[in-house]
Amino acid sequence: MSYVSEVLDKISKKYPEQAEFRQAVKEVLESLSPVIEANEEKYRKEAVLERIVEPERQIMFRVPWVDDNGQIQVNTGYRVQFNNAIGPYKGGLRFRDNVSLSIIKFLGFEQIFKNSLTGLPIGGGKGGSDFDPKGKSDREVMAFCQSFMTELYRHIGADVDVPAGDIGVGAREIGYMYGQYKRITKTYEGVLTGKGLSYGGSLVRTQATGYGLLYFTDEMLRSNGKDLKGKTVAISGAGNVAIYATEKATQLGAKVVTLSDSTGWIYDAEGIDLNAVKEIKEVKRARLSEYTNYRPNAVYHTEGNVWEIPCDVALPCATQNELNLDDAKKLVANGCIAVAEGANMPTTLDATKYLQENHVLFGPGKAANAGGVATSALEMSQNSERLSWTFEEVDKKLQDIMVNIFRKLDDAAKRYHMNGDYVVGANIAGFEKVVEAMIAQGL
Ligand code: NDP
Ligand code: 2IT
Repeated sequence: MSYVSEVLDKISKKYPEQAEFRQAVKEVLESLSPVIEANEEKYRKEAVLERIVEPERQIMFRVPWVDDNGQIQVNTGYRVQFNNAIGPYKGGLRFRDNVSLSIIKFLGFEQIFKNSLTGLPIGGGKGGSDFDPKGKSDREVMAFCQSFMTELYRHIGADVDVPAGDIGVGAREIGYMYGQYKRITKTYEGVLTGKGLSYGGSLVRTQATGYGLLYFTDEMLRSNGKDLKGKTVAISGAGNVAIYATEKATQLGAKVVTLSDSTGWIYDAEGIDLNAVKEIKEVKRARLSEYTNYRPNAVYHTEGNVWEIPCDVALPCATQNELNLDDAKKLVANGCIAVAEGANMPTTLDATKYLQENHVLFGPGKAANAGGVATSALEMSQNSERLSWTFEEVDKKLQDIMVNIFRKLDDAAKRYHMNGDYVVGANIAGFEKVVEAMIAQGL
């Protein structure tokens, strides 16, 4: 049995219930086979794979809080500190009802390689809770965030572990958590990123994941003799990543025609009106069904999904496993030329394979959506030097980082004679740096 198969087998037996985590590990390890085989003796001796698939530390805790009816509610909090070989643990917090240890471990595992690809000194971690801020009052969200931080604070620090946002965690939640951290520890430090601009946040962090996704996609297209001008783009999600992906895609001359949330999706043949979406989602925190009030010619659907709309470029920006094999077949049949993942692991393994076999350019999330965490690392730098950079400065650094990430994937794929396979390229380029650091630092 190959080393990769042995480790995958162990993971399956040890964590049979962790489907998302096993999926993420399988995707990474199988694509790393050429590198593992070329270094098999050394890697086996160092137990590199066994070490990299096991989090350094995982913390689970009770989060009690009081709702607006005076009733005590209890949620589960998580922080998985996966790997700090190249820097302090770094990665978002997800607040969503389906959050489980498996989901946090898959996200933390992906984060190791993503953070490595940015070229910045950040290790991999992720956390969150099965609490969903949707439909809760501001006071309830604050009560939850304060209780969550009352335990989390003892495990994090500006040079230890620096959480940020993810699904369900935006500026509001970060603000409440930052306030509680400061109050408990008496320290004003860059322990969270995605902070408000008035208290240490970085310009461009709000836009960074969506903008970065488009900088990456543009580079991937250009390197294949194409570009975004005049292209029709299908985007899923209507949150932080989807909104700023839509904004940048439009600025780069493409037309975005779809968005979705967990209750339905919209098709606007004339191009999404982003001001309407921002008002619905960022101001009112409402459902996307309201969009047709602003744009009567748009269509709102509750059946099917955005991937049935013909597009040149598809950008899944909502959640894991939202683009499956049937969706991939529709995209190919409709002439889609590129898919780039704004979300983490939105494309199922069989769908990814089908897209690649049908010559659709495929940008994996750990590369394509790395602009968010990269800009978080820039926020950490600004906090450390107690300075704030201009929008143009941060945006320029973000563009350079995304272009460099694409070059790293492209080079790594070429080195192993898998030209154009950016999945393999991302995994190899991300893995090599972390493993070198792990081996250098001993057990
Ligand atoms: P938000 O909470 O801002 O938005 C999430 C969007 O996706 C919402 O429209 C939400 O709909 C929808 N969604 C979430 N879960 C589901 C589901 N199970 N089924 C259908 N729709 C769903 O999150 P972000 O935009 O920050 O995150 C989106 C994705 O991008 C995630 O995969 C995240 O891990 C990834 N990501 C985020 C980064 C960041 O900087 N924020 C960085 C890198 C990756 P609804 O409103 O109905 O809940
Ligand atoms: O998945 C991700 O990279 C994020 N949610 C952003 C993490 C961060 O630390 O900014």
